[in-house]
Amino acid sequence: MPQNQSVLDWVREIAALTQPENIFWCDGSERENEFLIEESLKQNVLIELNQKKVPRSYLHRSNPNDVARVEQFTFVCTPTKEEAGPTNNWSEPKETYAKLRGLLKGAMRGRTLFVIPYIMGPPDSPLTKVGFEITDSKYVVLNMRIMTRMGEIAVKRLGDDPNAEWNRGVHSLLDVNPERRFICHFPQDNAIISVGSGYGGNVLLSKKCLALRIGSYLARTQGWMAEHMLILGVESPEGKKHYVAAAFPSACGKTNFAMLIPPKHFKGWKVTTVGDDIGWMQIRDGQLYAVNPENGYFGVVPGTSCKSNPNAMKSIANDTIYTNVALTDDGDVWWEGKDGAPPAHAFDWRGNDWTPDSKEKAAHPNSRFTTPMRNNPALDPDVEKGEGVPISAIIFGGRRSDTVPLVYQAFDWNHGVYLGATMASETTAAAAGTVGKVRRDPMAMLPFCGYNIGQYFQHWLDIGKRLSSPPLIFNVNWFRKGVKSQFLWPGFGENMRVLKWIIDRCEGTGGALKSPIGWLPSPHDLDLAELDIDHKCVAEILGIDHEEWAKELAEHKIFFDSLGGVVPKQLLDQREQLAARFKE
Ligand code: GTP
Ligand code: SPV
Ligand code: MN
Repeated sequence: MPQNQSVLDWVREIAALTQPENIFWCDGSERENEFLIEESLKQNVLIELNQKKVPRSYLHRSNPNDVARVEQFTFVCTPTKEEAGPTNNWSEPKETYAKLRGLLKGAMRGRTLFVIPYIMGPPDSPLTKVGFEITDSKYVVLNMRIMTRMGEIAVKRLGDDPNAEWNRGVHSLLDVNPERRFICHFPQDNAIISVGSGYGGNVLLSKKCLALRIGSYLARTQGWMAEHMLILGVESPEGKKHYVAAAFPSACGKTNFAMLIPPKHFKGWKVTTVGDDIGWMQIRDGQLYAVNPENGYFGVVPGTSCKSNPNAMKSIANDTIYTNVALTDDGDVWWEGKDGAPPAHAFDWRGNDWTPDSKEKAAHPNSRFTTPMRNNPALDPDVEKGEGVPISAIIFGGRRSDTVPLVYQAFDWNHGVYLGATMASETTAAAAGTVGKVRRDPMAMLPFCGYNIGQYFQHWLDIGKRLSSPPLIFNVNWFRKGVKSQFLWPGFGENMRVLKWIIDRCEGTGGALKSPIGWLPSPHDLDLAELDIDHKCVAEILGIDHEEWAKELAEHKIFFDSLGGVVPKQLLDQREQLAARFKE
């Protein structure tokens, strides 16, 4: 139990409001974890799996009405609407507190109130933040123990200064009713209140809520960056190492890219994972350094196999919580895209009978694994380094079936910021709502920027001014499709070929052609040896179609206009320059 009076007062206040049966201070110990797993099994919060097949791993089935983030019920509650900006749902702080207090009144009667102390970031990093999450969900406690550094470490770091900076997170399941589901952020108070959901991104308050929404707000005022980015290391056979950070929207390939295994042709090359979802970056000696604030992976299950992502398969072989996957008759887990033939019978993610003839999917498209990063065989040795790893390149990328080539490089930092600001992607099952609709998702932060997006763009431009050796900026698209709607690029491990070109560009050795949209590799600038791919296909994925780009440019304008005058002039100028280059 912490000695810090501000924490004790807050817990007392929330307990008086929610009236739990008892209060449980989590210490993150092995013993506590075993006890909570036992209780969860008794209460059907977890389902026991075959411990020979998946040791110390469990299945959780969420309420079918609660399987993804809910962007329409996510709010940024700044004093004025302008501070939240044109891309966030805004709600007035005082009124919102009052509404939430109403919902939380007596909400934990007959339940246990858990207090989870945790830190985000390596223990000795200046960027590291302390958070406390109150929750009435054991599933949240078990997941937070994997996803964060939890327990004593946070209590110690906070110390007893009542004015120390720490995040207050309150979560209650209430009755898991979509009509009473709100994820509210109060950046000025460093506080989060989430009610009515039990799903990861809505309730593991360390992740999207603190590390991105509140994080991005703090980052702007404190001069650093909180981004929806994976961080990976790539080492050449000669031992030269670079780190890159990449922002792809939800379910667009971050975990896969972060765990990439180079194909045979790239013998001696090694890719290591620093982080798979969130990057916090600070400036040191004119360069960007990144840390992964998390301690585990909350990753997309469907499509994960020994072929697509062997490192993920090894990571989730034990000590993993599976959410909304299928359960086989022998107590194993199954999902669409797993290696081998589908089982003749299984229970789908809802617990209903399932056979290969069923119309429904066995695993929910947004089913997830929660696994400690220590399980990853490709974990980077510097993942705990407090100062972070130096970033040579930043990559933006989305899911675009047309228009956007496999890879290209921005001319400079500001042009790179423009690429990020105008990126778009097809929506996925990671958020409730339509899947497959192209939407602008600047820097993959549309759902996660905790303040005005115009100021966020300006923050990127300002950071650039402070960098004497800025990372090079690239854009990638693994998802371009051909006339038969097939992916033109094999993706996954083969993305090493693109990564290699990016590293070559950082080293100053890679060739490129100047195009209106940026530096483009010609087919012979990419190492495509031993890759079974049609030459026509390569030309197609690297190509720029002027008609498609005329439409794209118009979309950029529509997007900027829709933001109602908050876009910095430098970015409006970038658009003019892009349009002019097409006319040259
Ligand atoms: P979040 O956890 O939601 O932030 O997702 P993410 O960005 O980490 O995406 P992830 O790596 O989990 O991939 C999401 C889906 O895209 C999975 O079904 C993958 O199999 C698929 N995917 C990942 N990389 C590639 C690729 O290079 N090509 C193709 N075609 N699909 C890919
Ligand atoms: C995402 O949607 O970007 C995720 C999953 O990483 S969640 O934690 O649910 O937001
Ligand atoms: Mn994510």
